[in-house]
Amino acid sequence: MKETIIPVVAAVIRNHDHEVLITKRPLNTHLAGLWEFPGGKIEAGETPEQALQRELLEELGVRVQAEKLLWQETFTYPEKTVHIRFFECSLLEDAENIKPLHVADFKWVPVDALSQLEFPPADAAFIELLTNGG
Ligand code: DGT
Repeated sequence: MKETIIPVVAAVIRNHDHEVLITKRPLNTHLAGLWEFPGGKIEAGETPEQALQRELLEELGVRVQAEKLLWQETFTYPEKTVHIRFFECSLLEDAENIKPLHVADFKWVPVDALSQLEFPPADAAFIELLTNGG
């Protein structure tokens, strides 16, 4: 059987205090309760940039602009394989407009604190890169 690779995008959004925006996955989802970078699956016919705009509107109610691809990798879980692309994004509106619409929670954290939080295993290499100044 040919395995499908699920394309995923995730946003790295920073504030003026050099903190990064992270969200908590809702219950009843794959990897429920873990922290992650906001984003989700790219739907058929979408570019990664369009998927990021749609997902951030759905999850947090804000408009973003994808600026730069920072890292990408393919990761296999026991149940599926994802190809995840992390994009540096800018927030096109005030941070006060962020609302936890389809996430369990969100917060801004210093980059150095990321390694102390529980993220999906697919994020480990990218978090190491960010922590080391990437
Ligand atoms: P749905 O409810 O199936 O339409 O889900 P979407 O499109 O919101 O996508 P989601 O977030 O459930 O799927 C993303 C997949 O990528 C999921 O298996 C978890 C994995 N993943 C690993 N690291 C990250 C991350 O940092 N951010 C996001 N958004 N997903 C990640």
